[in-house]
Amino acid sequence: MGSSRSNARIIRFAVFALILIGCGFILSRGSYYNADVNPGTNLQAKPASDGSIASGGEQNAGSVSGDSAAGNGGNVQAELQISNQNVPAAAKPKAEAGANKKDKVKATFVSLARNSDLNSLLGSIRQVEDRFNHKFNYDWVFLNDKPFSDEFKEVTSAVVSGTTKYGLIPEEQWSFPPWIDQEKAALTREQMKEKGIIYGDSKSYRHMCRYESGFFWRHELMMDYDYYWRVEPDIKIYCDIDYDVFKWMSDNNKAYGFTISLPEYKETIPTLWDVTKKFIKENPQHIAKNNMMEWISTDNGETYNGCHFWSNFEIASLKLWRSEAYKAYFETLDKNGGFFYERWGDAPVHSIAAALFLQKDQIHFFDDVGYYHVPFHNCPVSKETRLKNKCVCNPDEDFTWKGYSCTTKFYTVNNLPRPKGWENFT
Ligand SMILES: Nc1nc2c(ncn2[C@@H]2O[C@H](COP(=O)(O)OP(=O)(O)O)[C@@H](O)[C@H]2O)c(=O)[nH]1
Ligand SMILES: [Mg+2]
Repeated sequence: MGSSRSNARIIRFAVFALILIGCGFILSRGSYYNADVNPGTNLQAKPASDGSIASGGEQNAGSVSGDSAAGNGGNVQAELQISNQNVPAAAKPKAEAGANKKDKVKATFVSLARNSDLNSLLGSIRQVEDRFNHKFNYDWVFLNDKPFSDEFKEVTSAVVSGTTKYGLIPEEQWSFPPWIDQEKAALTREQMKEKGIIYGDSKSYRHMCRYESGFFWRHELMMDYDYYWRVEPDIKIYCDIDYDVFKWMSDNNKAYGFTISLPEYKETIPTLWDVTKKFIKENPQHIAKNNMMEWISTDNGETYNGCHFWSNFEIASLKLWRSEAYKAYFETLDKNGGFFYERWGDAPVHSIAAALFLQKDQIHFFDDVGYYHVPFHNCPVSKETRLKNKCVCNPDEDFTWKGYSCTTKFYTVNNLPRPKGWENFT
């Protein structure tokens, strides 16, 4: 009896030990396996030898960084497939979206940039990510008139929490259209240089302004989206943004959002308003009923006061630019040649269009973001807003309520309540 009981104990112990050893084996295999296929570490550290992009191949009108694994909910099979393809860092699958994915709207950040803008742009991206996008993981489209370098793709995609996409601008959208008289355009550049007008003698700046006015929203890579946020190099975001600004725009029927507005340098747009007035006369069907003409003209459209939204920051609907009204307006401006014979900026062009083609309550002033692009600051003057959103800026430097700002007028024409104490920051 005694020995059969101890035998039974030995057998029970042996079975238990076997189970324990089995569990240990499974667990150790499991962790080894996970480490090996972890896309976050594996892919990031492994740039492609040929620099090609997983899903888009060559950079033509647009190449997309492959994100199929993350898009499919990160299933291991898909992740394995990607790691087997030796994809470049630019194509790495991204972190899980912080926000509920089904609540997200079709939106992206967009930056027009040169390879040489990399370091200045990285600072901007980091701030946008830290203050907003790490919670929402929206995509980021980069556009360039030259192919992006592998370094540009690798470094930017390491900082952006959403999918990164890199597009080449078709040459005909970044060159002189055939109807432009080269001699006349060259003469303008020379005269503007003599007058000391900023970027007055620059060809590339003019291509940039024309591109931002008439083409970025037509780029193949932008076709996946309804809203965008434009980000330039060397900007600052001063406050936390805890809500989804794109969804907010969509839910509130907003089509154009800005942070800073001011009058344009008149010498760069001597005939822009004449051409616009002719367009209005010939296309009355395109002008919105409850428009914001009052903001851009003090004499009911006779003259332009120069007020424009500073377009280096824009959160806006792509449908605005894709509308028949805007396409017709851009076509008229482009045929006129003022992007080259003068130096029309995309800021007044976008602003005039938004003021004329939208209902005025579709335009929104982001008073809570906190923004800087040399040399102007937007810093919420309301202490409550600054504390709530953890802003790091000096309200004394805020441009919103200063004499030269057009945002005061924006409040007036829209009958908006001004923040408490605004008069202390004029
Ligand atoms: N690809 C490309 N981007 C440009 C060029 N010139 C300007 N940009 C971009 O266009 C935007 C406006 O240019 P920026 O130099 O910031 O002009 P500013 O803000 O008016 O002084 C920025 O996002 C630049 O990176 C260019 O020649 N090529
Ligand atoms: Mg800039």
